[in-house]
Amino acid sequence: MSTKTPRLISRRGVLARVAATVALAAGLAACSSPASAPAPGAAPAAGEPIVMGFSQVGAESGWRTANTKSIQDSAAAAGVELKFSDAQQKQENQIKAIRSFIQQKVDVIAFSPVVETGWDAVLLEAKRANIPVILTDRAVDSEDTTLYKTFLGSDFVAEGKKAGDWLVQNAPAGPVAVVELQGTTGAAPAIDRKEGFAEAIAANPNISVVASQTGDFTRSGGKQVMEAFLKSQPTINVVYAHNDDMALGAIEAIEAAGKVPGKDITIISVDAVKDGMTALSEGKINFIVECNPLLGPQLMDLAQKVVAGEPVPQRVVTEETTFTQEQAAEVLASRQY
Ligand code: GYE
Repeated sequence: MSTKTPRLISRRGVLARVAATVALAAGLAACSSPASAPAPGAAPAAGEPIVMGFSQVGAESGWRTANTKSIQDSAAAAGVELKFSDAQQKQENQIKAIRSFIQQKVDVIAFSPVVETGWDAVLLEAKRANIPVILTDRAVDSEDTTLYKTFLGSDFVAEGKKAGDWLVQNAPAGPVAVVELQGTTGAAPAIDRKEGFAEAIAANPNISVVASQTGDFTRSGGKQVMEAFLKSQPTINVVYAHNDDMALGAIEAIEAAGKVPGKDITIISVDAVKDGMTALSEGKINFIVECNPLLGPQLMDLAQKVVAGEPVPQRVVTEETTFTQEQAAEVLASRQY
């Protein structure tokens, strides 16, 4: 029923389900009132292209660049007219962009919410304007699941768990001190990757996270936080970075401190973008959990269905894998991003 991430389902599963059912009942009741009844079929006239307003998080990482390209290329291929807006990692910019899409009466709004909370008001405005909303990449934390049609993206808790499981399986005997470079504070992938990892490493009481701070998913953020960790932490055995860009920044800091990344300090990250995979194949990173940014084709497909009034699943989860150093060396040449 809920389209939220498994994290939210597991934490407040029953409550969320009850709330969703109540919201659904309220929604059905509202349908009988002409004032709030959205006229179905705001679809464009035959022959007219679908107009999609898309609010992107920003351009903070290699993952984001690949995601933007995938969306722009797929829109062109599907004949969807794309109104693209870059929020520069600011929620207020995304809210402004969504309001402007509503004013422009686009056929469908898609967006990747920079943080999880604080969306209900603007999503209600879209709903009242009868413009369907698709969440892509990141989830929102809202009890009202009628505010959007579907959520297309990864299972970030599972990603964090894969990272932690690898460490549990590959940790040396004795105490293991981990420093964590978190993604953007309040963002679904930062919250969920932290949670999944913590859950997995609980299996080995020798492994502990000794410091954890945000590097905002950027290379410079990862470098800066790692420099501080190297000064404040007497022993660091492992870096767990919520994305490749921060791991790459951490590598620069580790090398500048005269240590060997991948040997003196084990590095685990998430994304598997080209620069990350290159560092993995060179032995500077030890393990990467894949997060697929190529969401464009599925997004256009969902948008066409939603605009046509066809049913879509409430949650579409992206399929992903993991890479060791040997596997990275094998697939590097054929990596698209
Ligand atoms: O992992 C990170 C990016 O939301 C899955 O955002 C995305 C994350 C991705 O900045 O590199």
